[in-house]
Amino acid sequence: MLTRIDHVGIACHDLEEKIAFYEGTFGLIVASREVNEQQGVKEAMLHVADGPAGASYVQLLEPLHPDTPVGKFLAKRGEGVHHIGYGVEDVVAALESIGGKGVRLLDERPRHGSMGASIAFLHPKDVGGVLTELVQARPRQH
Ligand code: CMX
Ligand code: CO
Repeated sequence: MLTRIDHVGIACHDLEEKIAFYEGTFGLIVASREVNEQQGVKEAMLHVADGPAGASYVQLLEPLHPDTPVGKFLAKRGEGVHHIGYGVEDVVAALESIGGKGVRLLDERPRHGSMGASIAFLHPKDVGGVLTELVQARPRQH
């Protein structure tokens, strides 16, 4: 069902500062920058590598407000790994299958994610403390 690690989501206070760190330290390149009001974040995807099942990224996340998922996480735990995003071929089918196993779905239906992807989250309490995102990438443009 899972085709790759699409991205690792990292919560931070200052997006521009962390982008500069990842560029300067690891030589990563920003693939996209977006504000996602629905998710309450300003975020950037930094390209790590291409694999047979698609690309993988680091997603840097700065909250738009304190009362958002990433804002609350930062207040409680400070900066660090916030979630893992796995690639799936079909996010609707994956949600149905995973929900059927008793894992709570934070999104019953996919939402809009970075770079045109369809995304959905699973409750961290049902995944051993790991906030888990399913990512169906936008079909590649030719
Ligand atoms: N990883 C692991 N555990 C987490 C967590 C995370 N990222 N965020 C919250 N939790 C834990 C908390 O520590 C808390 O546990 P305790 O009760 O043991 O203290 C519990 O979950 C409840 O946390 P909360 O602070 O009360 O927060 P809420 O229940 O209001 O929300 C969650 C938690 C996961 C439901 C919410 O953050 C959510 O819906 N997240 C999905 C959306 C999201 O994160 N969007 C931003 C990223 C967008 C993108 O990737 O593009
Ligand atoms: Co993400």
